[in-house]
Amino acid sequence: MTFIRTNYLKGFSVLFISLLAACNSDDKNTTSNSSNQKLIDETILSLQNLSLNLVWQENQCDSVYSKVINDANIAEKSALELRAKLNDTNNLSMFLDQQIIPKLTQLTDESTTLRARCNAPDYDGTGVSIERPAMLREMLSEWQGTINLLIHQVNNPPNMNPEIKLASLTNTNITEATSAKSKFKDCSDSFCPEMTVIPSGSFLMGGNIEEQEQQNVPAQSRPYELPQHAVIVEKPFAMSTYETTIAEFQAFQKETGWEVQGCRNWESRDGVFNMWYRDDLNPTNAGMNQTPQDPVVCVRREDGRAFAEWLSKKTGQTYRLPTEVEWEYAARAGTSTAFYWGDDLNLDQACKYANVLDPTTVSALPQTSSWNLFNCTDGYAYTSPVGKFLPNNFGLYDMTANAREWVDDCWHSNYENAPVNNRIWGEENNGQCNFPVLRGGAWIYNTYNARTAYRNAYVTSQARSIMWGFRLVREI
Ligand SMILES: [Ca+2]
Repeated sequence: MTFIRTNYLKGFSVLFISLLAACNSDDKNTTSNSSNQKLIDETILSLQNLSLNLVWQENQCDSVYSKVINDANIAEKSALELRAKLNDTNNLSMFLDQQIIPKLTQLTDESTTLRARCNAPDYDGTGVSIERPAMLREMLSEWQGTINLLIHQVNNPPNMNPEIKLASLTNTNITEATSAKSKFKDCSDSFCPEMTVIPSGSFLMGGNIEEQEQQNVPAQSRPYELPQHAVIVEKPFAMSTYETTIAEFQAFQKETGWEVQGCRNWESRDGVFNMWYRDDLNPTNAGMNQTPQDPVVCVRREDGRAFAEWLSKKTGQTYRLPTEVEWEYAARAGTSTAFYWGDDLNLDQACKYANVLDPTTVSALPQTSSWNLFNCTDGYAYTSPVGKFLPNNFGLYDMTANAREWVDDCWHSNYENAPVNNRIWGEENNGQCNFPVLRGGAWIYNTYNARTAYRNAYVTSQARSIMWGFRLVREI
């Protein structure tokens, strides 16, 4: 009996100690979970506070950006504190490392640059300047949309390490010896873009005064295209025959869980027809009549880069956004005229080659009636499905108009000391890497902006609009 009792007691003690230990460990988990939850809540609160202050106020550039910088720093501190409590393999850690923390650093960088610009003696907030208040206002709205999406995701982050399945490879052998203008696909899946081989060669990049005069290019944007300079493309490369479509982008989003929300739309507010940011638009629903074969718009440069990285993983090849040199060389396809179909002095040939600003668009958006229109009808009010018009001499479609296209380079406001080969132009020569560069006109753009030489940038990495998409380069 004593034996039984002793053992019973021993057993009970072991059980009791185990229970106690379990309780303690539960306590610890609960404490650590609740302290993590507290840090998550603090991070959310600081992001919410930042979001509230991402609002433009006329003539208050300095104080608006000062507040944003301050609030972004507070939010980043909260995020770093939370990150320090988590281990490296945790999905939330990866979300903090790859999304929240770099985004906050980037917002601070961009705001610091813009704050300095609006206080600079040569600040130009007029006309078509890329720094004009309407652009700064939309920059803040776009960032607000980005921060709001992060707030929404903190409690349930997307899978940061999704499985990327290899595509159905065609194993087409493309080498530097492959004939120029050859078409190929690296995979037979519907998301795999058709590529066109672009030969090596040389060309004159940029515009010239004569063309600018002829086409009535506004004085402010003329220096962007000057000086015209010779460039050598030493090696062939391949470029997407068409702009990246909605269907292709959706395949990428489906497999990776990549989200992008909010987009600038052309609409009138307070009687002003402008690009205004809207929360409800995204690449799947850009708020206009589009088919899955239309170019994807409402995407940022970083969305184009992420799509290229995904396609590279799927195919084992190197896909990326084009450099500016590659883009213009491919768009010119041996021409030196204003458009790749000629100088089009009567502006009546464009509709054979491109979906431009024409009377069809004016009938849907009468606010554009006073703009510089082409004197022909292409039949599309908004974007058109890709490949509906004649290609250029290299066999590429929609290189101008339809969607404008992101390129990979940092923004330089003229071509002084520009690269003389097809390398990417980085932050050297005062390159602004946060400000993404667009090439090619859009379905809703003045005639002079559909010229091959036309280029500009937007003052935020988060820029996205119903005019802007992308196509890719595949290295050979
Ligand atoms: Ca049109």
